[in-house]
Amino acid sequence: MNPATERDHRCGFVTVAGRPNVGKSTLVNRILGRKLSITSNRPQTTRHRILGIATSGTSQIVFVDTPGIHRGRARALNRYMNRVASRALIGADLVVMVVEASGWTPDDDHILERIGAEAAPVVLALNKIDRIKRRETLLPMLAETARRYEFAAMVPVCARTGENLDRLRSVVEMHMPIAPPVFPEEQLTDRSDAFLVAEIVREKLIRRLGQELPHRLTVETERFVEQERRTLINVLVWVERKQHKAMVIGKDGGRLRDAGIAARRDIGRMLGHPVHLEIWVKVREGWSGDERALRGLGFAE
Ligand SMILES: Nc1nc2c(ncn2[C@@H]2O[C@H](COP(=O)(O)OP(=O)(O)OP(=O)(O)O)[C@@H](O)[C@H]2O)c(=O)[nH]1
Ligand SMILES: [Mg+2]
Repeated sequence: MNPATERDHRCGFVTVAGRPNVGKSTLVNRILGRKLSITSNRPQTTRHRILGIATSGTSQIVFVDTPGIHRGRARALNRYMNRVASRALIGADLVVMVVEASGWTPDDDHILERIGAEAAPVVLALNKIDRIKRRETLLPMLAETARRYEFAAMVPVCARTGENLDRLRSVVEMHMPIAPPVFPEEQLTDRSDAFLVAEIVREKLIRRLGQELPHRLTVETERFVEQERRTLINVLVWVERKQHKAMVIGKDGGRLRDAGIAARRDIGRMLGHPVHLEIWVKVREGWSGDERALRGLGFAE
């Protein structure tokens, strides 16, 4: 870095928070220009805090993708996810709160209250504007939203197509403190390949299953061995009941096979070489309601 850029270089942590399913992970992936966090049309897809590091010549912005904050506190897994999201707000240089442009909800109020309790400025991203048929309705909507909180900025975006994300990124960058980079230039995340592999397998399964089951399964990479020409990977899918296992596997093994093929393709692309992927489905009763079982399955903060 030459002395001029060194003096102006910006670096900071940006926590991306909001309700489940509003498009936080899609937005982080789009800004990074790489698929890092898994996404689906099921709420509560993201379960962990995942750093996505966007480095340019003049800045390093560390986006922190978080689980959607929700009210279902019944199970240990839900409590874990809400805890992860809340803790990610602490110490952030900026929070990007993501909402759906189609309308503000009481849950958004609840989340804004939590976010507002921390000291960081809040930028509001109104996402999914592609679903707004009449764009002229956005202006009154922005005016109404501005009354809710003193947002540092409000930016309508479409994470799916990337519309206006340049604007969001530059607004975010403006709010980053002057500081040197904290991560090496080529580092994209804090997560291991083994973690990302388990997430990819979970995404492929979630996208092929009904409403409830995605919340009842978790995926763990059991073996990750890099060889000269390919990587050998064994993955365990944990479900809570025997019937769940049958549903994950599908008729004649079809569902698991399909998910495996899709996962292998994505993993191969991510690692840049072919992989041998084996997926086993196992039952661990009540894992999602049991703090100890969760810790054993890698749900550690
Ligand atoms: N139409 C439209 N859909 C979008 C947009 N952004 C995200 N989505 C879709 O919204 C759904 C949820 O996206 P995610 O990125 O998984 O949402 P999330 O907020 O990370 O959800 P959780 O991890 O469950 O909290 C997916 O089906 C996305 O394809 C957008 O700009 N427009
Ligand atoms: Mg997500």
